[in-house]
Amino acid sequence: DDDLSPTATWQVKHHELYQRATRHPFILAIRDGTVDASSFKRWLGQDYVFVREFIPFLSNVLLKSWKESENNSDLEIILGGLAALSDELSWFKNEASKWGVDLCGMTPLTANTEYCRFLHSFTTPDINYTVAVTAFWAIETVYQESFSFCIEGDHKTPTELLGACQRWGNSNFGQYCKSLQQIANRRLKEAPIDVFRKAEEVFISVLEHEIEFWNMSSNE
Ligand code: HMH
Repeated sequence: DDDLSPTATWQVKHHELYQRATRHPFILAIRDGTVDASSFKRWLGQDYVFVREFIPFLSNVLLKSWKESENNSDLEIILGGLAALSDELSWFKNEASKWGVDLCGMTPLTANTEYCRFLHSFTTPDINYTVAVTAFWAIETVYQESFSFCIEGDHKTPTELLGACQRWGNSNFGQYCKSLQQIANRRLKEAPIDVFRKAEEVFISVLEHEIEFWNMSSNE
């Protein structure tokens, strides 16, 4: 089968948007070492809020998988992602204390609130597993592709930011994203056209929300 998978087709079809999400000026500034501490700290605090909201989203993807998936391994793959969020929250708390960011008083900025509202829209029963798991894949993949770029090739990423970049940029996480992509593709190939179209819309929306999230980090 030489055909591109559905998700790979979208990555090509929406290439410009995809690049804006995965090669954002904030990420480029990390990679060339010109990012300012205040931007990174803003991202850190806001992403902690996001990851907390991501827990109920992912719990719901897990629930949909348990109810709707015909493949037993999906549940375990998604459970692995959910379990990893526990360590991730500890990482945020530790990182925040290093940078002097107060997570307790953290209030989400507009782009974050809107992204979280989008996440919560997936928890209703009318959103099916195929659409939800496609969103999960896209959300993780933007971070993987963005942060792996900061640690590959001829980068000048500041030492104190390497931990963050490795968290999402490491090759194990890259493999994890590939396994999510396989789940999404398997489901999309069998999906009715309305589900397929909804999943593509969701892919585009994730990219748009990710761009706004990066914008929020890099702007005053
Ligand atoms: C905004 N997108 C955002 N934050 C994250 N932590 C991820 C994706 C990856 O989990």
